[in-house]
Amino acid sequence: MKAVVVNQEGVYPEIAEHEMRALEAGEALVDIEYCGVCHTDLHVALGDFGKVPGRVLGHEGIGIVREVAPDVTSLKPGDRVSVAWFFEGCGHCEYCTTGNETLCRSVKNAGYSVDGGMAEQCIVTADYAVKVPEGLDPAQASSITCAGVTTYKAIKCAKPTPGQWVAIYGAGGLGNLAVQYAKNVFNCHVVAIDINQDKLDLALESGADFVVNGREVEDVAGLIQEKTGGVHIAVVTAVSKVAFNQAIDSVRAAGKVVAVGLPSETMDVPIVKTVLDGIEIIGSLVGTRKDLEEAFQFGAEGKVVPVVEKRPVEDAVAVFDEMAAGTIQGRMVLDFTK
Ligand code: 8ID
Ligand code: ZN
Repeated sequence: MKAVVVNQEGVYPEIAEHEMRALEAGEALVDIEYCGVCHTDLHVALGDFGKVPGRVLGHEGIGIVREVAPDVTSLKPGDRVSVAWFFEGCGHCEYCTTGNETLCRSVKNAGYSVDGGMAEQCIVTADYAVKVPEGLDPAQASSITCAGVTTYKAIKCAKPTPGQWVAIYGAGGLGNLAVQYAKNVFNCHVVAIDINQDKLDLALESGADFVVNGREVEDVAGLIQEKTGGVHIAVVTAVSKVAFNQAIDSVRAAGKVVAVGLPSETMDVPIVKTVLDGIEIIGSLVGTRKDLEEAFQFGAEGKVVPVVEKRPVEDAVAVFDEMAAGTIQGRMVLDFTK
């Protein structure tokens, strides 16, 4: 079957023929319809988290169950399911049993430690594949499978109350959905920050109250402090330490900075401000199966509408080039239906 894999050098994606193994107990075989390209796929393909040559990429997969192993009761052929970064946990450790399953130390991640959804077919662990609700377009569902659930969970874990200010740093694939969840689900005011005006125009269309272009404004945090009194929550999806540092400076006292983006850098945390202003810095990793179910449901209700463009699988490497160049608006979704 056709698949998008990490090349043999472990430094970039390529389209290749990939052999599908046999189903084992507890598993289901899924015919993939769509798979979005997340910036994390680019990090994996580049070897940013360690080289994984030959790995099938993709953790925004959506498809229809073709076959289940004899012992599987949670899925049946015909169900529409997702292939997410959180592919499987051990099910019995302190993280799995306390609502923190994405932090399981034996976790499997689709498109990184196990083969993912950027292929004509994918094998999933049936009990961990979240069903897509009726009424949610499958290409849009693909984008919620990572970008949506990640930003929904990032905002949720900062416990916003209606009317608070949320800053979204980075208005790309994740950021555009973050704006919509913050605005339409959590009823917050939203400022979006990016260094590309096309991303900011889309953020305004998606409901941001105002936007800041980091390339044009010298003191980004100062402007946000002036206009909002300091945001209550800053979610950072930008792939740059500059944005993380600006985020810390843009929150008010008792503010929360939620780190989501994964640049291979360190952030500068001013100790005095952190202590005197009681600032919290939280790392947030995708979402649990329950978070994904909730994130999907808000999509099905039309509160959040992912901005997606379908692309033929043959374009896969070009899509990674465009992501590296920062020219994508919303999400590019590979179409495996043709
Ligand atoms: O669970 C997680 N924590 C998780 C889940 C999914 C993705 C984390 N991620 C990570 C990805 O691995 C990546 O590092 O979040 C980051 C963003 O993923 P994405 O939204 O899929 O990437 P994108 O579409 O390329 O958007 C990135 C945006 O950041 C902007 C870019 O212009 C782009 O719109 N940006 C950059 I690069 N530097 C900026 C800056 N200094 C900036 N925006 C504001 N200020
Ligand atoms: Zn992702």
